[in-house]
Amino acid sequence: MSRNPAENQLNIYKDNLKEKSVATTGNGAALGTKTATQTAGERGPIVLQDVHFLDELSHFDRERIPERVVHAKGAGAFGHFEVTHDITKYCAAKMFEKVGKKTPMAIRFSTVGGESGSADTARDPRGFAVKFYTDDGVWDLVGNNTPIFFIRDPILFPSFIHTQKRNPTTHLKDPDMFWDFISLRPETTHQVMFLFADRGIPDGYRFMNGYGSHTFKLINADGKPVYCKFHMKSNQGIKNLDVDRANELAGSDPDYSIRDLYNAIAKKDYPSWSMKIQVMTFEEAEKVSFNPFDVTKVWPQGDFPLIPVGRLVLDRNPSNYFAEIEQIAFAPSHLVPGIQASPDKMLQGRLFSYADTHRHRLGANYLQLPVNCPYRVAVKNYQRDGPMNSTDNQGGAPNYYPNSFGGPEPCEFARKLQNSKFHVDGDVNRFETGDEDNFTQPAIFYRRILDEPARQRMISNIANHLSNASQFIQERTVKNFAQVDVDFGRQLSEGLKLRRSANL
Ligand code: HDE
Repeated sequence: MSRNPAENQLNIYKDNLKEKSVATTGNGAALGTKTATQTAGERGPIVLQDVHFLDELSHFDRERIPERVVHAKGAGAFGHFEVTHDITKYCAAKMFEKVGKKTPMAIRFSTVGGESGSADTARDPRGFAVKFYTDDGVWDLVGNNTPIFFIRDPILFPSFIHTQKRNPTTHLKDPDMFWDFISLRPETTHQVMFLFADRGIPDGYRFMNGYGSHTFKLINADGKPVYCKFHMKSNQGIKNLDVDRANELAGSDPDYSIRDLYNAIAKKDYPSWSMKIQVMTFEEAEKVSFNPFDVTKVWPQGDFPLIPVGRLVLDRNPSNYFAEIEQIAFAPSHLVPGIQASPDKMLQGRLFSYADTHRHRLGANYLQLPVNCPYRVAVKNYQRDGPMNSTDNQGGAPNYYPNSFGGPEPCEFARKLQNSKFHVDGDVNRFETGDEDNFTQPAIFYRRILDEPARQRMISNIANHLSNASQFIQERTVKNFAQVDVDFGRQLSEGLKLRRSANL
């Protein structure tokens, strides 16, 4: 059979069918007819008593739930995480307690700006969201395929995203909106360079790295904290698509990345990633030359080397895309004892936003859905009821705290690992961060990470996109990139002039 597993899904279903089933209504009553509505007379209007028809249409009318406001198009799969190296001196999370320990896991990969029907091969960051079903509850590491991000204060996020989406008047993507914001906020420079370089269009989801991106905090069994960054390095290696191939695929196979992941797993070619961490002590964090809580910056690996931790393997495709992938709900606030947030303002903003969007998209009890529930522990709390509550509502346990009737109590293990102290002082204020060293690391990226052909490709990709923006925005953008490297600014300016004269 030459067809691949994705194309063959329905044949596989039929081959595995043991016996034929009877069609029923939603309330389980067998149906005699599936192909005709009930009407008054042969050509007559439909009667209200055709409850099967009414149920069929009203359910259909409600089939779509709101798509994710960002990261709407995605693919996901399931597997496990296995500890390969001991990091208990840094972290007491039970998931890392011994070498060889396995924890079930789900991953959803995504593009960011496009709607759920958009092309997989767009130039865009890729989401890399991991859900670990640990012995201590669910831990989500909701990262991207880039170690950095565009902005450093979450108050800018809605505006930033609006510039990547459709102009509300024209309903079109708008290069003026995009480059206007980018050039007015030069902290975007580092990530924009990454995006327009080769890794801006990965070849599917298997051939890219994942990063937790933010700084997190790990706490060991003595309650001692360190700061940490998470890296997931692809064991398939890195592969990117060139611009022409990506454009062609956007037309011929817009679901290229979903198909690639599904077929690889169905053919038992299981993709895997190696998890590594970088660690920074609190004392080092006081002294480093950059703000270690600024997500527009990397931690240099020469100073903070990668420490191996474990392996993530994907070996099961979803059997129900809607239930398992469309409804999977990641949140940076889903943390477990031993892993905590750092003061990174962007991470702090995200601690609120994700659970909030899930309550809107999936409902107040989104954590009860099978793919989201921490099924390896019993949830014991004082929350009750709510729309679509499908649990036993915690039996007869008291629904208030404190109580004298054996309701769940806080525990010492979690107290030690969740309440690690850190000192803060200063005025409550709105601190502008737009000028915090926007060019040092981009200059390193330009001069040391990219080689000459990669620099040329990046400049050409930027020029192609930027040439569609108004000229004053082009000029401001060139000025910013010239601050990374004078030569970069000069070449970009020349590239834009060439494109302008070609259009005249
Ligand atoms: Fe997200 N982001 N984000 N983001 N993000 C969402 O949550 C948000 C940020 C990322 O496969 C939303 O469930 C804010 C950084 C991924 O389901 C929403 C800020 C990083 C996914 C949201 C950020 C990410 C999302 C939309 C700035 C990488 C897809 C639907 C403070 C480190 C997860 C949803 C999946 C999704 C908010 C910035 C990664 C609206 C407010 C930085 C991989 O809640």
